[in-house]
Amino acid sequence: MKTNGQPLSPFDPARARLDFPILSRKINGKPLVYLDNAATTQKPMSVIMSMTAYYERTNANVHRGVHTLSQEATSLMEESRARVGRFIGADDPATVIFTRNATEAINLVAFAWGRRHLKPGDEILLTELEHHSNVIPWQMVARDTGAALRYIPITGRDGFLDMDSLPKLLTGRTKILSVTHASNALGTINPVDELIRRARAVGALVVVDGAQSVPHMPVDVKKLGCDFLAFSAHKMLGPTGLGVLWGRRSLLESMDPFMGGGDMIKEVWTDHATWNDLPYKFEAGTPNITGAIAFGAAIDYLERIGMDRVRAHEMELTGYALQRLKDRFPGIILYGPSDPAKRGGVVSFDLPGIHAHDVGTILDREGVAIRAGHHCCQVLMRKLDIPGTARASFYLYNTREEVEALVRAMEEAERLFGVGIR
Ligand code: C6P
Repeated sequence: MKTNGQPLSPFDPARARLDFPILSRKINGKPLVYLDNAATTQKPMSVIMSMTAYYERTNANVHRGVHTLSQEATSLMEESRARVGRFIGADDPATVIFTRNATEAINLVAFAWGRRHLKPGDEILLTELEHHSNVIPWQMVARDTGAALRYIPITGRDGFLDMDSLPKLLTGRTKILSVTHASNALGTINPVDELIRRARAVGALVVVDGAQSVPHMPVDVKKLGCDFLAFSAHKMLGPTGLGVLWGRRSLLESMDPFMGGGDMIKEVWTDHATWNDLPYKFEAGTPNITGAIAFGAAIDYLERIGMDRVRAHEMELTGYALQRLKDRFPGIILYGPSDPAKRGGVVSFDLPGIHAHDVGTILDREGVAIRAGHHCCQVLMRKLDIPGTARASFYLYNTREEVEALVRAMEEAERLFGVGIR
């Protein structure tokens, strides 16, 4: 992969691993091989230290106090907001709303935008790849407003969207398209540029679920041209309990608050109130101050490596893993695109004869952490007619040696179950 015509300088995951204390842990007497990064990533020392330093030196509530600590906490949190904005190409920090997670960010759009704007006859367009966080809020809003749900189908195990179905599905009735940028279950990277362009052409808004893309590749809301982008800090080296909704200012301004409480109001009378400015209108109550500040440290870490290099490393590792698994386990069923350039660092598979949960349990005995099950994508699993898959998912600190450890642990699973090629 090249940026601006220049080859990328090599990135050394072995060096990066030293920044993550947890990676030196042993699990069941074996070195931890953490391959569950699509669920959540590990945290570097700089993020851990940022949280400790905040509690040791600054802890105070934000936006309320006149005292020094409160002012310091407020400026640290607001600096972090601006940093998050720059990371996704958003110039205006007021359009960066801190939520609890990607799930809450999508719920915010579904409820605050959907309840006001959707009506019977309107359509909400999703895809069969969506995580429940991008299905259930829309089901709830569809039920409340009378709007209908439609799904862009996938073409098969590769998880590509059937773009030929778009003329029938994306019409003047479509008011909003909400689509994942990268599938957490199959790894497929969706053609969001084209989807956004075609949604624009029929006047539909576009929500991009960036939970599995923002942590792994450069994502720029200006270049994408989407209307909303949702993601979670904990999937990109940051703390749990913090997510982000970025939205176009005009849309956010036209929306009512999602929740009521402190900080989201300007003035309150007994029977009504006026709303605060962005982003506070959508941040009722004391926010996750520590999380927001530590997320700034996580972004710092990622920017020092560079998202192009994170992507290049994961693509290389995913290609290596796919090849090794195919070579070593001829009967394996691999899901998602075979071309690593068309997928993220998620490898979903089925070892015939061994239930995915058993694969996960045996791998854990070998110190290898993967996820097994439906990955919160039951619509997709129904379409594929499978109960679930085993899923290994990579991040910047994973190595080829860890892919080898995965292969060895899978050989052990085959040996125990008496299946496979031997
Ligand atoms: N996927 C996984 O193991 P939260 O839980 O709000 O941080 O993220 C929700 C979410 C939304 N969209 C996509 C595409 C996701 O992958 C996730 C989280 C995890 O695949 C946990 S289920």
